[in-house]
Amino acid sequence: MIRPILIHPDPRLKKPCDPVAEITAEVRILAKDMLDTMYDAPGIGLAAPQVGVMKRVLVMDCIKDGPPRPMVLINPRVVWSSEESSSYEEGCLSIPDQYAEVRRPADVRVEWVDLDGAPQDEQFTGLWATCVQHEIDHLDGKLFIDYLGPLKRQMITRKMEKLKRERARQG
Ligand code: K2U
Ligand code: ZN
Repeated sequence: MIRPILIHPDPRLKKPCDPVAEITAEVRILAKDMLDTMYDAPGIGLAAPQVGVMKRVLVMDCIKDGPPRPMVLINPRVVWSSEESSSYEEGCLSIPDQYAEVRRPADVRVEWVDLDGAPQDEQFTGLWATCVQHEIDHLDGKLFIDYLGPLKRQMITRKMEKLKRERARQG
């Protein structure tokens, strides 16, 4: 089921999320709904707080052409980051139509638990590395605009407040 995506500013996008204690049917439904919502947006990543669920769950599929590779990461954590960094013109489904360059470690090693409760670990590079760091930031209540200067961040926040007022008027 496609769920509505929260738009910045929203307190739920700034709160750190709670670890998943047990992989219940509810968590499985959440993961499925997050993938449905991500593909519909369309996007290549989505974190649970973006649909208002304060749990450490993220989904991503950064495959452009070729068979999709939907991934569900539960309680993910970065266990190693490369010295080398890379920059990417990032966007965010919670901050529509705003893009800015963000520098992050080029390669990261991430550990998580999958939907079967099996521990996983993988080293990501390229767009996958950018995406997984962007999503884990969401779980810590951090947005890509937090890496920008105060003026640019404030300008984007003002634009989002205007967008939310317009959407509220349209009903
Ligand atoms: O978390 C989100 O809001 C989804 C993000 C994930 C993302 C942001 C920046 C860089 C990589 C991933 C995007 O809005 S998904 C849209 C998108 C599509 C292709 C490339 C970059 C972003
Ligand atoms: Zn985002």
